[in-house]
Amino acid sequence: MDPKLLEKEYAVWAEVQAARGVDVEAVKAALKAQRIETPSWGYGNSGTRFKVFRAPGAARTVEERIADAATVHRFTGVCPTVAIHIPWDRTDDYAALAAFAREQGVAIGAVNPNLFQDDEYRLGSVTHHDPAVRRKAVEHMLECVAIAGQVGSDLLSLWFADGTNYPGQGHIRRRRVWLEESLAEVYRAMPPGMRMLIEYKFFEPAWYHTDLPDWGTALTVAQALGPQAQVLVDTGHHPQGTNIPHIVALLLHEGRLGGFHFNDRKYADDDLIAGSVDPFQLFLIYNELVDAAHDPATAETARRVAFMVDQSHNIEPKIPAMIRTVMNIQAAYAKALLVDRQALARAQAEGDVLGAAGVLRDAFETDVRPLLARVRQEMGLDPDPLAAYLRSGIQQRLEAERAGPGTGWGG
Ligand code: AOS
Ligand code: ZN
Ligand code: ZN
Ligand code: ZN
Repeated sequence: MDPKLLEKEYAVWAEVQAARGVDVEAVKAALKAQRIETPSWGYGNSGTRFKVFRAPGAARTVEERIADAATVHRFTGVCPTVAIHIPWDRTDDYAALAAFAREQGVAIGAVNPNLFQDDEYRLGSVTHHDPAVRRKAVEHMLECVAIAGQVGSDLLSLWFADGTNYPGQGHIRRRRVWLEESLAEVYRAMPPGMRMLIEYKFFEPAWYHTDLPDWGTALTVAQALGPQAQVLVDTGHHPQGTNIPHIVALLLHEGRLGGFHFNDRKYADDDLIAGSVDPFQLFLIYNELVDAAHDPATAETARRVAFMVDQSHNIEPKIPAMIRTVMNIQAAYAKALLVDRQALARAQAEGDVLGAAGVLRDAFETDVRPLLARVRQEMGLDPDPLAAYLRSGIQQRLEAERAGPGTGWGG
């Protein structure tokens, strides 16, 4: 857009918001401080069980994945960390990997162990009936605690594919005991300041029962372990119709909301671009977070929440998809920051049902593009990061440089 027109549009926007009582400068400051972690595995070729379509220019090595995450950070300004997955991002010198990331302009964030791709894990990892398999799983998580130390990360992010496919296949309570024992050993190995984030998922790959199917199960495990264990909410991991903002509010209340894996879905764990199918849900999640940030009872928990993306880009170009993702998350947060919290509290106290819902609707329907464009300009960035990336010639360069056989999910 013509810069003069952009300028005018923002001036009117800011005037209208100020008249509504919005502290526009405070909103801008909050948006500049927003942080979103992107996943290394979002930059490599990935796919469904039917086919992995190779994306021209997709990252093939851990260095390329980190470099792509750094590119996303350069264009968006709010993605200074990248999550890694072991063994997909395995290297023999993690200090060197962290230094490489720093040179690129990012840091390494959450370390994700892999407890599902080895043959031994066919019947489970930390819930396997064979102690030798549980030991292997624990040793791998201990290795990841050590790696986190070497790369300067304070997050261990755990997802388990553990479950059973048929009734009677496993002893559900015994498996729960093994899970707790295994995680307790890893928990004890974590230095102070490191957090263990426990992710849940209601089904897949197991079809009958999953050992960590929901937030309540993950919460009770975290509570059994101690204060350094928290719950990770992956937005794609719930049954249809689940009220995720409600879950977020309750976990904040319990002091156990550790982080997010943002993505969107239509049916199950589709790993689509966050906010692409249901932007209203993403807004309502951020609404709970902004509300909790203002409440002394939950502010500290809200402050430490790790905002991570977990997506698998199957047919879309990777870096543009990630930039689009970040823009959608920024829009959701911006809208949540515009909620008139006093008017909302008043409407709630008066039992004004439509008034309260209207306050949220007003914020959600506000066009925040002029605001975000301005925020980016003030951060020294292009007001439209996606257009800027597509114009930059980087994609063409990567496609030329990275010709040759691609690799599948991270490996
Ligand atoms: C799997 O469904 C989960 O979302 C995992 O968080 C993730 O995709 C995987 O563990 C990559 O690290
Ligand atoms: Zn079929
Ligand atoms: Zn996830
Ligand atoms: Zn998932």
